[in-house]
Amino acid sequence: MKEIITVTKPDLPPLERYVKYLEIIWKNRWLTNNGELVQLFEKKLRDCLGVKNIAVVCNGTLALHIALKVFDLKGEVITTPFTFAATTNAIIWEGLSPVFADIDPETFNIDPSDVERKVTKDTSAILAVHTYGNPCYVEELEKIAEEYNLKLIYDAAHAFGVEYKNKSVLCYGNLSTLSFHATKIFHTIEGGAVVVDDDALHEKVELLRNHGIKSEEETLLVGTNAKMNEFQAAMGLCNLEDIVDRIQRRKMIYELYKERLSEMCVAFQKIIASKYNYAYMPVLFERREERDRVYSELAKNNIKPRKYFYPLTPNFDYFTKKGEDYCIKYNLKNAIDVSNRVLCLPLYPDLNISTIEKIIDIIKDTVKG
Ligand code: T4K
Repeated sequence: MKEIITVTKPDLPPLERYVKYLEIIWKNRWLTNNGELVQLFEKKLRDCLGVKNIAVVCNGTLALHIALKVFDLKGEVITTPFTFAATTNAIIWEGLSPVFADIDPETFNIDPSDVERKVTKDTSAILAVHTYGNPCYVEELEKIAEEYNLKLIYDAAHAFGVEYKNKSVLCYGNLSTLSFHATKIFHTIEGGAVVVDDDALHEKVELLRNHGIKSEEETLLVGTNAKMNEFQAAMGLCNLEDIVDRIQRRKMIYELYKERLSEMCVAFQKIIASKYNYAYMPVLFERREERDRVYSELAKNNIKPRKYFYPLTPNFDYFTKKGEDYCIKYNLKNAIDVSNRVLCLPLYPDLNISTIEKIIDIIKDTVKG
């Protein structure tokens, strides 16, 4: 069977490294519920990311649910339409109403001035996404949150290891969530985390991820089961060992694409990080038809880039079947435009140079032709 080059491929550590951790699990016969490896993993993550508190969970979606729950939010949450389903779904699942603000056409992140326009008396929070790992305009968002007394939550699913003004991007806003899904630059197979500076909120997050159970005889609040297990933590501990090298390799590939494609009429995301993680390789083509032609030509060659994020979440069936066009209602001009023209090219550390060259050649031939 011919190999398919996909947008990403999960990193896997040397098998012996994982087996060493499995031996610990077998010895302990402790599989989940805040085991030794989960605790060790949290400690290492705190050091590696430079954050005060971190609570790991079983996936990035539940991290979002907990983030929305911990503040007892009501009413409307202003968010980006240019994201994975999880961001919007978590808002709706928590009984809140998403209100969409447009994105900035250069950074692809939520536009603070549109956020401010969308604030109403019912707004309780902003849920912004550091899209592809690129930090939002955090200072502007913070000003708006302060002025209108809103919680500021970041979906930092893509932003592992990213810094803004030489500080972890996870330290901005009231709370940040991470995803450690297999397709992410750092993963625990499935997994995620909640990062919150405030100690009391961190304690509440820890309760929420385990049914509100404080001790055998005390259950303090309505929580859920969002616990990470020992096998996930073992994968995280293994992958942490190589993360710096892997990001370095990603950087090299990202820069090669960028250098070679810059000769053409394409645009790239404006990165405002002081330290970036090269999580994705989004390329903005001049027109939608061009993007779609490149996608088809690559597919013919067994190469599968992804149109992250097309369609926009307000174009999902459960919105459109209400008979109202949410993209028009919220005037999401830039988000529509970027979503129609963007393509994320394959990017993972062991993607070989000849494949990258082939991808670049196909793109050049297609755009020229
Ligand atoms: N917030 C944001 C902004 C997010 O982007 C995400 C997740 C979340 C929140 C929620 O976090 P989690 O609950 O997922 O932790 C993938 C990921 O499943 C998803 O985690 C991610 N965002 C999203 C952007 O991408 P799909 O539907 O594109 O996945 P899939 O199965 O098509 O995989 C993409 C490619 O990866 C495939 O073409 C092949 C390759 N692949 C995938 C898997 C799972 C492999 O080679 N091996 C594998 O094991 O969502």
